[in-house]
Amino acid sequence: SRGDSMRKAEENLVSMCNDRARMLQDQFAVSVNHFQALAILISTFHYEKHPSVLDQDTFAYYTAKTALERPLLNGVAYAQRVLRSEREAFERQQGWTIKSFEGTTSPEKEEYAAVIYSQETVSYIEALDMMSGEEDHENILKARATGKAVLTNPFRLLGSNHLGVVLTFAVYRSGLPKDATLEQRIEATLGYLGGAFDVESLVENLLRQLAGNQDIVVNVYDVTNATEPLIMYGPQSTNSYQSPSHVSVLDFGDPFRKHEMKCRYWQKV
Ligand code: WA2
Repeated sequence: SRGDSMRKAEENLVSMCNDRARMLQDQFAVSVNHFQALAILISTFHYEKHPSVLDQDTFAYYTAKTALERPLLNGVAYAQRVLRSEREAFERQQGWTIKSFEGTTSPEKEEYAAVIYSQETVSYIEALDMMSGEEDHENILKARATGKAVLTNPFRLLGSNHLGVVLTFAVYRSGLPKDATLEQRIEATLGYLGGAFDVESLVENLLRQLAGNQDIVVNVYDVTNATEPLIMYGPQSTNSYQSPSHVSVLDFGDPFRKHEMKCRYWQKV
């Protein structure tokens, strides 16, 4: 009967949405885990060896070889915290000047987050002061204040101009106590590991592989502010006809944010 097929369609929507949410969440978690291990790589080979035994070529090689371990990250990079007083010596040592997001030499600032190592896929952020980008800036302050891997709002990434989010994780001087104060955390901050989730292309890729993909519309939202959901993936505007939708929970591991997936059929069932 008509009622039966409606019920079947709804059950099918729920299971397709839950499957997609779980798959996305798993790939996200895997990517974040491997990303966090890169912070240990930086500490071990860049900071605990004197002089550092890490360089751009080695970082690019290692991150390219392990790229498949971070399926949803299209690139990772490391930005060093540079204070105003250290800038001149830093630039002399690197052989380049710190640039702002506009691509020109950065004006004088209290501090910088200058990219010294980058995966080749995001090489365009090399030498950039990541504190000159609004979303990156905010994320850097949050990452170092909390010691957690934190996500930005969805925004258009540099390079691709695709909708995505940036993941940031602070690297501290060794010996920072677990219950460190905000001042201690800031003082102990050496730099920031960052990763770009190109949600627009990588999530598309993931969903394309699944059966039934033609039949449903999938949106992902950042719903941290419940009254103002931010679109992270999927079509901006939904069709005039609003078919029933299903919302599946998504946990991307950032304790300060909430995300969800919303699915519906393209056509009335
Ligand atoms: N990485 C790649 N593309 C981006 C981006 C980013 N941030 N921001 C805008 N487009 C190196 O927090 C330090 C990575 C930022 C880390």
